[in-house]
Amino acid sequence: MTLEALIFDVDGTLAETERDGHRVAFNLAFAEMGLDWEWDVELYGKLLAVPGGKERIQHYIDTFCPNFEPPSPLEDFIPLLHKTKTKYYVNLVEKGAIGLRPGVLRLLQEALTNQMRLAIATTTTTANVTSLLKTTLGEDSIQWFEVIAAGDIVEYKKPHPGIYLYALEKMNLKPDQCLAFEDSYPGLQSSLNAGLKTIVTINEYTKNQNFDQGDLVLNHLGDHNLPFTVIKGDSYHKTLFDLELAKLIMDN
Ligand code: XBP
Ligand code: MG
Repeated sequence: MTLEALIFDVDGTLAETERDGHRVAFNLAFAEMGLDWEWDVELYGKLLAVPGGKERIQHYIDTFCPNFEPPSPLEDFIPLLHKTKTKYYVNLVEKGAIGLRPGVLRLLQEALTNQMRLAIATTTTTANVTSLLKTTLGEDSIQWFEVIAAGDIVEYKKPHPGIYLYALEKMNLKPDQCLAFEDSYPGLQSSLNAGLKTIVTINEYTKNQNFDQGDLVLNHLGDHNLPFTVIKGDSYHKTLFDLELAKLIMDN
């Protein structure tokens, strides 16, 4: 089948959002809500095993604060805490705290120039996605993506394939017409379980995870004068990820 669309994960893939973005926002929300919780870089790396901010908070309470007495029922308190965190995250993004990873802008521009369809499949909230796109790519960039499949739009988050299946359905495409881009093990499991070939760009938090099933595993997408490093797979002697390499991966 012909490659029709690129489907991107957001956090860790389009941008390094976790350590200096989401983690900081969680801690600011904890402070605003009068909680003495502090997620340092190391603990947050462990908590990232649980996709989804609300699910991550619940996991933290269950694991580290079994005697926590919330000011309101947890089913109300966690969404409120997460909404506060999202407010801080959007503020951080809009202040320019988060930049795109190498090669992301270049690949998106090449896709647009070549009428390659684009979509997003992410665990984070739509507000977080749109603020990141607008701030890093400009107001119009939202329209570059036919589908922004995000957060609670599906019942089950990654590693469940639901978010990718939702994007495929909305685009009326089959898995073998699309290529996914991910950064984490849960994300890779999600895209693979949806039947998608997947390019993985690792980062500090995910570099030791198991990407044996990735079709090509890189340190980043590469750029002119910034060649990528291949961790696993065949890059066909290329030093940056472009549509030609995407099609070679799809055909083999
Ligand atoms: C990564 C996630 C998200 C973020 C936090 O999403 O698991 O939960 O860590 O965002 P992606 P929220 O699929 O883009 O890698 O607090 O909005 O969930
Ligand atoms: Mg990710």
